[in-house]
Amino acid sequence: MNAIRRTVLATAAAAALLAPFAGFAADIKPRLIRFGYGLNEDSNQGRAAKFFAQQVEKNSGGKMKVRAIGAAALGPDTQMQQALIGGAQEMMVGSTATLVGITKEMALWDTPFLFNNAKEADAVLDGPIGTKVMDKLQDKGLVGLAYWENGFRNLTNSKRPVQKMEDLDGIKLRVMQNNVYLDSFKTLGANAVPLPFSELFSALETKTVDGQENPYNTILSSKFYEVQKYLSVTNHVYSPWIVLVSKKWWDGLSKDEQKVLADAAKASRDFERKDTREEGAKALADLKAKGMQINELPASEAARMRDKLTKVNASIGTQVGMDLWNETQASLAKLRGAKK
Ligand code: TK8
Repeated sequence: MNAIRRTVLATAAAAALLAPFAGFAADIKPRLIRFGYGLNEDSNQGRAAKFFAQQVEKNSGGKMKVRAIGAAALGPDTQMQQALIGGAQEMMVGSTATLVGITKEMALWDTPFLFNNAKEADAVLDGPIGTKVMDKLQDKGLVGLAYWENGFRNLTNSKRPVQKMEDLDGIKLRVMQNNVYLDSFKTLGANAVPLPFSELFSALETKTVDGQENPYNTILSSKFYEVQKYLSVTNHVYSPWIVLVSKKWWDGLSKDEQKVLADAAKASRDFERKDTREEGAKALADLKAKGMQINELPASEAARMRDKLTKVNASIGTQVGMDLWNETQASLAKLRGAKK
């Protein structure tokens, strides 16, 4: 077989493989997708972003290419959200908490102690309530594809072990740029300061702030243990990440292209949750080995904090709408009542 004939055959075979992608004209360049995120490449977020990129490339037969760009190189969450809305960037993954200024219903996920465990979080986020909240983004120029796990958040600081609520007095605590977090930690007595995640390490290092709260995985991957001595196990809230697409850009894709992205977002969600949970299960021992001093709150103190924190619930209900709030509570009651 001569070279030309081989090329023709190979091209025909490739075309046959790509036949389901009616929207992919053979002569167009691959679609380049900038996918930004805030954590390091070597983190649960970074590993899942890489997995997402591989899925998209594979399932589009190389017609769509994802450049995963981590460490907030494209800017902090809020800046990327605006770039997506304006169409200057295609995709990102970030906190739902920083989206509250755009879509108020996202504050539902900031409710302290909303979920008791990851199973409840998965059921609500992947079910009709999670979808309903996610779909609210569309009016604001964003398309949500999947919730990934950031995880249950725990408190670290450089001043002292937090054993009781009063230990938070005067602690300058970085929180996400979100009113529920700000109110929650002010209610507990901390001096809460909103800061983008990208500025957090240096703020801790220079003691501009004394503490922060994030899941074990992030405390590990962002090396917060280098600048934080104390970790108090509080699990005060379960925090999701959300995979977002610029609606402006999304609307110009073919149905097949949209499906490639939606499928890859879901596959990477499953990959990410598994990876996060595996890493999270041993992270506490790792952090201890790195020199952090870890304390559990006595049950009575945990209950006191919980009680204080749930006082912010009324304002969250008002913010997200009482129908959504009640529907969520009913769904959780049903999950909790369900036979194991
Ligand atoms: C990463 C952030 C991070 C979040 C935070 O960009 O800001 O503390 O937990 O994961 O979204």
